[in-house]
Amino acid sequence: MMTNLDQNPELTPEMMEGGRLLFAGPCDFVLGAAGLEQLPNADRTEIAFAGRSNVGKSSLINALTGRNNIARTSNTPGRTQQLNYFQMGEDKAPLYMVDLPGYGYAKVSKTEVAAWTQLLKSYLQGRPNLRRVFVLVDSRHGIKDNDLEIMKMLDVAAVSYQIVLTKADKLKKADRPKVVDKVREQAKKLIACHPDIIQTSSEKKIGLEEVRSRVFALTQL
Ligand SMILES: Nc1nc2c(ncn2[C@@H]2O[C@H](COP(=O)(O)OP(=O)(O)O)[C@@H](O)[C@H]2O)c(=O)[nH]1
Ligand SMILES: [Mg+2]
Repeated sequence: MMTNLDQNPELTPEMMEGGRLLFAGPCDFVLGAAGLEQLPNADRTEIAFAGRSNVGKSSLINALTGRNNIARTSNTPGRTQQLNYFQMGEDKAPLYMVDLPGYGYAKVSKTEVAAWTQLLKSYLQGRPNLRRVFVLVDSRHGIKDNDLEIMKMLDVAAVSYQIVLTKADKLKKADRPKVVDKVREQAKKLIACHPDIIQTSSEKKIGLEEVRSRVFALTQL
């Protein structure tokens, strides 16, 4: 059987164990920030999850943390346009995990899109402790125009990001590596994009340990 270790040899057993422990520990909702003035102090490592609405972001956060409703809680109407902060890692490797509002939802007005873009831009440009943004992309659809917009925004802000493909179970097994290869090729042109593409399925629990390990590794820098 092919493991994540085979795919990305620099993933060490220590990273995997650290990731497992980090995500098995507490993960508490801290606050939903609607503006930069509401962000908590930038006193610890921060990582964020971004993606088109319906990409599977809530499902992935729930699967990573082994909880059924942590991200759903943060998705109650009225909180959707907020940056939702979760506190993890306790004293050893304190971490903020941020659930960014989904983009590309058809029913949102232009004014709301503009407000969201402005909030995200200022967050990305002004958050010194933001170590990486995990940009979720649906395995079936690949990188869309609005994903590219975010990625280019991250390139400009010089914020490291990594593409996480979601819903791998919706593809035939034989097609999964092809999608990864295609996205990896596209990623080469994106300056701040991490070269490793992580393919996941929240439903079938694929790739979760790799995401956890990557997040843990960022707390160790
Ligand atoms: N088959 C499959 N469906 C998924 C997976 N992840 C999410 N979904 C489905 O995709 C839809 C959107 O998921 P959700 O997590 O709410 O997306 P969000 O809008 O990005 O937070 C829901 O119907 C989920 O059940 C997955 O790994 N596999
Ligand atoms: Mg959601």
